[in-house]
Amino acid sequence: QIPQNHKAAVAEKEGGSVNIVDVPTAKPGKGEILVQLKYSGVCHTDSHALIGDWPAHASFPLIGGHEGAGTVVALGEGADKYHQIGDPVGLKWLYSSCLNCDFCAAGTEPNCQKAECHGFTKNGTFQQYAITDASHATPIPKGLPLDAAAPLLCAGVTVYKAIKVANLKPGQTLAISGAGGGLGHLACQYARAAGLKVIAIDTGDEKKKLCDSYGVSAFVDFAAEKDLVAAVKAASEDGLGPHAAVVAASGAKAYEQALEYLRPTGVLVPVGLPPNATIKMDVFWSVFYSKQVRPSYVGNREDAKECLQIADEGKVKVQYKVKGLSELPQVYDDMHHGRIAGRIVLDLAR
Ligand code: 8ID
Ligand code: ZN
Repeated sequence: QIPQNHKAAVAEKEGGSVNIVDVPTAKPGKGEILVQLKYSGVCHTDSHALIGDWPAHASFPLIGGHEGAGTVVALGEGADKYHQIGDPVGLKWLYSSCLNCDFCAAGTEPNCQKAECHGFTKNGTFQQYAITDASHATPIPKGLPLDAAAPLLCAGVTVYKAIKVANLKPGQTLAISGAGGGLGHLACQYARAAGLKVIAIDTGDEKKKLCDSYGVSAFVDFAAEKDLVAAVKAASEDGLGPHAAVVAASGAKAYEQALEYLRPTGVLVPVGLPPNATIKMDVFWSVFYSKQVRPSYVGNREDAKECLQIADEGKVKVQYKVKGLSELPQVYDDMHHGRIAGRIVLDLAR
């Protein structure tokens, strides 16, 4: 039975607070589905969107969230091409894309000029029922519990893709900055599953313990280590530095450091989005050392399926704590202070 109204976390304005209120449950239009959401992960992006600290701004009033997992409960016209009622599906950052431009055709659909995003330009997953475009909803393997699947829909797919973009060979070394966070702890695992050696960078005992449990070669504490660049280089096999770095930290300093500790020909994959951060490269040294910068923006529909598949095979496990939807403001506060190892998943029923 689909209710007339359901609970949602609504932010009236940028920089404002979120309130749990009843909102009307809509009917899916052409090409859309209605999903009864059970769980949503909380990504640092949701916090950036609410605070409004990026050069791009979300639409308000806004229901945030883009790591949703639930079941299809209604199909709009033509949506049965993609899903059936009762299918477990995930809602990721992309709500839709045009499916017809050069970017969509090339599998770089996040760069589609008409892309719409959950929890940014469209209402997202901090609610019990959500409308989404059928084409971008990701099938969730039946063996994967919905709470454990939710964080894979942004954090998982994003780092899985970023590691592809780094394009390393098994046995090579990847530095992961922000390694104990939502994206980072999954990056450690996808990298290990791909046969890479990992140098994990983050801070505190809890995050160190988490990273160590994934078999990383070294954990470098960015807050305690006086010379982080030297420590990361020293942790690489030949002392010259890692072959690539996925920076999933939401702080700017991590970028400057990564360009320094990478070995010559090393690849920096920017993923984390600290506000007001620039990547500066001296032209002479950029040529002399031939380091590359290859930013990575979420992943495409295929990446999302692959990343869930790998988790379904048991090679990657989300580290998460479940909290109620009403605890979202506290989750943002903990996130802001770097107190979350792994992810927080919201139970949308409470
Ligand atoms: O498509 C994308 N590129 C994409 C997708 C999803 C998220 C980008 N993001 C962005 C988010 O907007 C955010 O800016 O990635 C960043 C990380 O998101 P998250 O993993 O959801 O955030 P978190 O759980 O708070 O983890 C961040 C970690 O970074 C560490 C913190 O200790 C925390 O564990 N960190 C910080 I802040 N500064 C660091 C530093 N200098 C650092 N780790 C190493 N060095
Ligand atoms: Zn996200």
